[in-house]
Order: sequence, then C-alpha cells, then structure tokens
Amino acid sequence: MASDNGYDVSVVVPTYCEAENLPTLIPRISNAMSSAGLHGEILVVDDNSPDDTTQVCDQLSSDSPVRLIVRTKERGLSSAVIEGMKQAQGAALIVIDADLSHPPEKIPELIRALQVEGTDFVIGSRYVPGGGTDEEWGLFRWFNSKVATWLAYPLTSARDPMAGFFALRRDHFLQALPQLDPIGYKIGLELIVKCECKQIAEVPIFFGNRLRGESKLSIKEQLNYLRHLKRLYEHKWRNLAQFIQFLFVGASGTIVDLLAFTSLIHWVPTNVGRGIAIGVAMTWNYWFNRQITFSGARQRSIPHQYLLYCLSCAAGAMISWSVFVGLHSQINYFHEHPVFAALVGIVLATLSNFLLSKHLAFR
Ligand SMILES: Nc1nc2c(ncn2[C@@H]2O[C@H](COP(=O)(O)OP(=O)(O)O)[C@@H](O)[C@H]2O)c(=O)[nH]1
Ligand SMILES: [Mg+2]
Repeated sequence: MASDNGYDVSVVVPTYCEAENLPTLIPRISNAMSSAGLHGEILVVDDNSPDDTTQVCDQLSSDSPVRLIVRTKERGLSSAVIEGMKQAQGAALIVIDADLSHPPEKIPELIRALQVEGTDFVIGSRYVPGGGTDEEWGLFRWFNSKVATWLAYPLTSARDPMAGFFALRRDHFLQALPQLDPIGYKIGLELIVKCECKQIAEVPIFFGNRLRGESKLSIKEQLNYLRHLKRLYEHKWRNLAQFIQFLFVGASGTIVDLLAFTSLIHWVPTNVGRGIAIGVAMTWNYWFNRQITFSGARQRSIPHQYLLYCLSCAAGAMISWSVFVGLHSQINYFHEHPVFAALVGIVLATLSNFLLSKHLAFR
C-alpha cells in the first residue's frame, strides 16, 4: 500500500501544549514505522501552543520524518485532525494522541488490519478482548466514556467508536471530505459515519494515562458531543431524527402544560387556566423546536415563524377533533371505545403538526 510519492502511511498527531511529550512520542512512532518497513511521515498539527512545540519539532526533524503544521486561526481537535489529513500524502492515514495514551508500537498492526480486503476503518480499541484502560481511570471518566459509546450505538456497532487512535485509507477520507463538519472531539465517529465505513476492525490496545501535561477535554467538549451526535443522526436518518426530537419536545411541552395548568387553577377560572397553559406549552414547544429540532431555521424572524407554528398547531387540533368526531359517530367500535378514537386523532394530529412545522413554520 503506497501513494504516488511512495508514502505508505501518514501519522497525524493533533497537539495543544504537548511539547513535553513529543520527544518521547515521535521517536517511538518513527521506530514503529521503520521496524515494520513502513515508509511514511508524521504530521504534528498544533494550534499555536504557547510552549516549545516548534523548537522541539525542529530538533526532532533531524532524526524523524516529522513535519509541523501550525494553525493560528482555528482551534479544536477535530478540525486539526482534518487539516492534517488534508495535507497528508500517505496511502493510509493514522491518527494518534500526543500524550502517549495510545501505544505507537501498534501502528503497524493497525495498518495490517486496514490492508485486509474490505476493511474500511481500523480502531485502536479499548473495549475488545485484550484491550483495556489504566486502572487509575476514575469511575466518572469510565462511565462518561461508556455513556458516550452507548449514545452512538445506532450509528455504528463498533465497540470503541470514541477512540482517538484509528486508521483509514486516504482515498476514502478524500471522498468524504466535502461532507465533514464535526464539532468537538469525536473525529473518529464523524469519519465512520460520513465515510460510510461498513467493515470496521478493532485492534486491542491498552489506553494508558497521559505521560505529561493535562487533558484538554472540558465540559464544553462533552456538551459539543451531544450537538455532534444530533448532526450525525440527522445526517444518517434526517426525517426520523427530526421526528424523534419533535416528539421529545412535544413530551416536554405536555409536562409544562400540566404543571402550568395545575398551578394556574388556584388563581384563575379553570377554563382560562386551561387556555393559558395551552399557550404556554405551545410557546415552549415553538422555542425548543426552533432551538433543537429545526435548528437550521433559526435565522428566520421569530414573530413570523411563531405565527406559522401556531397555525400548524391549530390545524393539528382541528384534525384531532374532526378525526375523533368522525370515528366516534360513524364506526361502532370507536363509539364504544372513544379513547381509541381520540388516540387515532392525536397520532394523526402529531404527524400533521410535524409535517406542517417542518415544511411551513421551520421551512
Ligand atoms: N491541535 C489541537 N489538538 C488538540 C486540541 N485539544 C486537544 N488536542 C490534542 O488531542 C489529543 C487528545 O487530547 P487530550 O487532552 O489528551 O484528551 P483526553 O485524552 O480525552 O483527555 C492530544 O494530543 C491533545 O494535545 C486542540 O484544540 N487543538
Ligand atoms: Mg489524552
């Protein structure tokens, strides 16, 4: 496996303040490649770290095929990895953290797994037999990583799709490049979904604690992961993903409606309280559908969009009511079971609400 210029592999190392780790990491990557007979390059993609990364890379380049790419306008792990991959020239691309949590000696094994016919993507995996994490990993971090993996399960059956140590072919990456649009940390998951990787191999690795320095994984990045997941779900199942979000917002609106109603009946006449609670819930639903379900339509003017949303809800209410009246008066079964007639009305109204919201209010 070699590209036009003869490189078998490009190893992309995203860094932010990792100058202390590079003198250990780079020679280990370089040795791992040469002992397996792999001809390649190491691309360090640094976001202008306020440490000695530049000098350290300069020194290391006399013995290792390392090249430093410094970004000054952008910051972030995923976009740094993409930048490195864009500039890479090897036939295979490997991404590895700089802090020595990932064992560089496994690089040849990842490459061999990628060469197996049909394999699209290879993960250096903590969660397959033979893999593991350092015992000092706190319960919180372990739990966090597990929950993140479960949330991604419908997107991929890989055991460790959150890993930052992985390999794929450069031509495969280039095909998916125009579609890449990650936020946050999980660039491997982004590539698995957007490159439509079907056959994923997992090579067991032991994920150690970082050698030196501090983790850059913040709470903000964890929230970004949820936003990223939303995007990936929408990429894979656009309408279904939107409909599920619409249902969740609707369910939260029902709770808001009932809470508002039960508090209002102490202060105003019941019918008035019911009306106000419906209005509050509708406004709640509008807002969260604008922010979450149909976040792509956020640039449209609020009053106009709110009015259209209220009209969509009114149409839904009419449908719910007419279906109920029709079924209840015409069909014997529903005459005897009015709750089921109401249920059919509610289901149809929800569908119509969704379609009108999507194609009219949040177009
Ligand atoms: N270029 C770049 N690299 C980053 C950034 N944030 C983290 N990294 C690198 O990504 C890798 C993983 O980050 P780390 O802080 O170890 O995350 P953790 O292992 O999840 O705690 C390390 O090599 C970091 O230096 C960033 O904003 N820009
Ligand atoms: Mg780390």
